[in-house]
Amino acid sequence: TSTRLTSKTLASQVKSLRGRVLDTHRCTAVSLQISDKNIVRRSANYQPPIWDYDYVQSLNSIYAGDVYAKRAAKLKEDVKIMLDKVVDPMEGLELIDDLQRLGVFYHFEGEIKRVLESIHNNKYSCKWNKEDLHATALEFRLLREHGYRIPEALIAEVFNNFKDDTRNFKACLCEDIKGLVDLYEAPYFSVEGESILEEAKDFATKNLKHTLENEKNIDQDLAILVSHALEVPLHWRVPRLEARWFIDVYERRWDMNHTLLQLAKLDFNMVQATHQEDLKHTARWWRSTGLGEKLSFARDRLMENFLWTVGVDFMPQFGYRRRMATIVNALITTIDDVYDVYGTLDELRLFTSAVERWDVTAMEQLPDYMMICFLSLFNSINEMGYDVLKEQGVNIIPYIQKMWADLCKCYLVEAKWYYSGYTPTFQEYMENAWISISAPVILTHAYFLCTNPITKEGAECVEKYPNIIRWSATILRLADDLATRNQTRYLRVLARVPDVCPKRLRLVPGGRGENQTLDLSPGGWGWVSGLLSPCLPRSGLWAGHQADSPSPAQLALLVNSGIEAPTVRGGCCGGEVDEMKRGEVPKSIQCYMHETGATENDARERIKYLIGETWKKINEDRVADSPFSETFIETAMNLARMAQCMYHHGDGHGAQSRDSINRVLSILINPIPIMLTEIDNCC
Ligand code: LA6
Ligand code: MN
Ligand code: MN
Ligand code: MN
Ligand code: MN
Repeated sequence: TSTRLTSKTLASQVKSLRGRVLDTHRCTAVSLQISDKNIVRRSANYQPPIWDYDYVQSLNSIYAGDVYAKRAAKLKEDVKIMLDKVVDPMEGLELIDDLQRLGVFYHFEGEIKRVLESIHNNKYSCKWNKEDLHATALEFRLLREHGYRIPEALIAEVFNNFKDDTRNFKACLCEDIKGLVDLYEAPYFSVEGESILEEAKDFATKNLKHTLENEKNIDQDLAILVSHALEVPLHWRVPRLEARWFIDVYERRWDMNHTLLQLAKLDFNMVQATHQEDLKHTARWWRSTGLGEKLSFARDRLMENFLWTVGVDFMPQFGYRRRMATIVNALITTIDDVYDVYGTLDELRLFTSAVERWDVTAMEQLPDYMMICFLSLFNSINEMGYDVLKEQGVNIIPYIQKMWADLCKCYLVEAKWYYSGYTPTFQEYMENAWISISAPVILTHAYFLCTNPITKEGAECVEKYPNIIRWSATILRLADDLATRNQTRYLRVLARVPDVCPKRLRLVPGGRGENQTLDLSPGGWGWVSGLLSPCLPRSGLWAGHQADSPSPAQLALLVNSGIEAPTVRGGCCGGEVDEMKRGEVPKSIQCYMHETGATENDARERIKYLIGETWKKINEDRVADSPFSETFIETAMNLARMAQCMYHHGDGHGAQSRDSINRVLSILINPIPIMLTEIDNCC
């Protein structure tokens, strides 16, 4: 076979390389399959799912029982009484903050609004303008979060109180670590141009970091809170995931309230029990589609696809929404791999036009693997449309179909870039990429699933890519690119050269156009270093897409066919060498580097900065006039938050990393341990 090594020396070399490079789950090796039709297909060699179907179906939580529901109802009553009795604004603010972080706020929306309203109405007279940093910053954050408009002059006045004569924040504030944490969290709710908040953020960040690094006697629990905050601010955190984390922290707090803690734990477990039912339901759907087996080149990630939906809409009453959203996510993940990994350009054109036509007869020209994929999409989406038609008498199919067609068109643009070896400018890339990340499809479905009644104005607005969708999508794209970028720039690969291939290829070290040639011996092995350039002549090998010359990544794949992409550090160009992953178009980082000449580090910093700027736009648009409900806006923000979490330490969507496994276990599988005495009978 083509994967057999031709010499013993090479075999042992490859073995030692594998040990060094292929030890991580991150490594998605690349290989080529040459089918009987002489079409070169890529494979990303994704790992099979680790969450077994039977295991998922066996999930069964005791917290689905009535005893727990009764106990929780009693606890909720107790908390409502606490909220009704609030007189001191500080007490109210802290209670609200805890309820939010514990993930039980959604039971008390009316009460929380009432408390904040009274605080807002009194704010000119009482706590503000005094020198309590914690109180001031917390009040600002919660009022902003709940949509209160706070005049610029007032913000300046309030925060200027904490500055000294030199117009810097007072040095003595550094003693107040709890206050500094609040001063750090508040500015994440700012909009563009609020410079005093920007200053506050810098000041707080700098001093919190300094404290963590230098303060030896800092209280352990406080240190945990500080580093958690510095890692990701509260406003960017997914409420459901934050709840799981915060419940453990809250339990250790000296001033914790037993009622709140009990409710939080019990509610978490009860909600998890409903999530498990949603998961089992969608797992049965996924299995019934057969896509996992039939499209074995694609990511089979039902569990991860489901986890996204829990991050986006965790409340128990939204089961239908989660089930539908998981279907959407699974279809997206599969179709993305059709475009990025497996399909030839001609096939992708056909698939794109079939989705545009939205017509079963369009399916006939598709190859088998696409036919099953198309029909699954077509049926699932039409069925959702049917549900809405039945419930509301509104036909949403034209709207959602258009979103899928737009997505496929953007996928196709990327495929064309890839096959032609084209690197767009950053802006050109982003114009396409915030749609190709699929957030507009996800959010349009979410919109129709959370809106009743659906109006024509609302539907037309959502179809025109409103800002709130755009910003959420932008963050999803940038976070994804930071974690899943491909690195074909500096390569040194030991490659099996196909039997049929040109004898000479041109290489471009560092991508700066400095040409080198590389002699290949067809059928043999060789080291290939540098960035491969698109110069392969049209040949029989490329029968699948004769009209296009292959891209750098494709060429790298070509010479690398047959073995599991062994790569080594320290290639000939002196640049950073990394694994060669799926061959893909350059992503935001590469486009930015290519356009500006920036280093990869600078480019990554730039992308992180842009994520922060995009959040400011969200902050502005979430309270602007729009036909969108608070629920929908929350969904859009949670999608962005979920992206920042899933891609925080690498590719948490596709790679089944340890982080991602732990996330699934703690959010979806394991209930929070509750001692029996904690569930004393309430009756
Ligand atoms: C990420 O994969 C992926 F599949 C997504 C569609 C992102 C979010 C997914 C959900 C919620 P990849 P690409 C289903 O990094 O090709 O391959 O756009 O996406 O960079
Ligand atoms: Mn982390
Ligand atoms: Mn992809
Ligand atoms: Mn893609
Ligand atoms: Mn990606």
